[in-house]
Amino acid sequence: MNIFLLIILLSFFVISNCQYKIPRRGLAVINGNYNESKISGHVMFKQLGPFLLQISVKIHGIPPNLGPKLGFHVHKNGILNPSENVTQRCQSAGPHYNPFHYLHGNITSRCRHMGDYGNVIVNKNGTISQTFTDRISTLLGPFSILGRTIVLHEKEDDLGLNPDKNSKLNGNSGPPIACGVIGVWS
Ligand SMILES: [Cu+2]
Ligand SMILES: [Zn+2]
Repeated sequence: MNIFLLIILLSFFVISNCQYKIPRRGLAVINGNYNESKISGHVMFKQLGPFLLQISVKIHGIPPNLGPKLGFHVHKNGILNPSENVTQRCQSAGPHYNPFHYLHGNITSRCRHMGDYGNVIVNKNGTISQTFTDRISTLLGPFSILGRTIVLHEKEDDLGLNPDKNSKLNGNSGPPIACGVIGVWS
């Protein structure tokens, strides 16, 4: 092979590799309340590769009577009216983000909504501090979750394992207690 052709091919490889090394990031500022408790925090999204999204959750103010597992999903819409109360505001995010019309599941399920992250764990001090990765949801391409809403729920997600209809729809995780729209960070 011509050495110049080889160099050109190699440099294309390096350039296209470099593009994946520039992380695309999203950030959702989380706000909510439950009875008297004010819930706040943020969720950071970092695209580590074409099919690898890192999600870092830091939320505090979860009242002690909730948890330790709480349902956590990306919902379809990203328009929240700040003048509404948390339940109504976060409910305007609509159903779980599900562009391929699957049934509800866990983050590890073969069939699941794209927005299904299962449950997050509340620590004894009422905080959620957790980092995990997902190979289905993405910040890239036509099915990006940017501009949609991440929602924390009052109850544990049953992960679609119960026989009732709602289990396959939303995991029976109850009303939202906090949420935030996922914006472009960089
Ligand atoms: Cu949800
Ligand atoms: Zn779901």
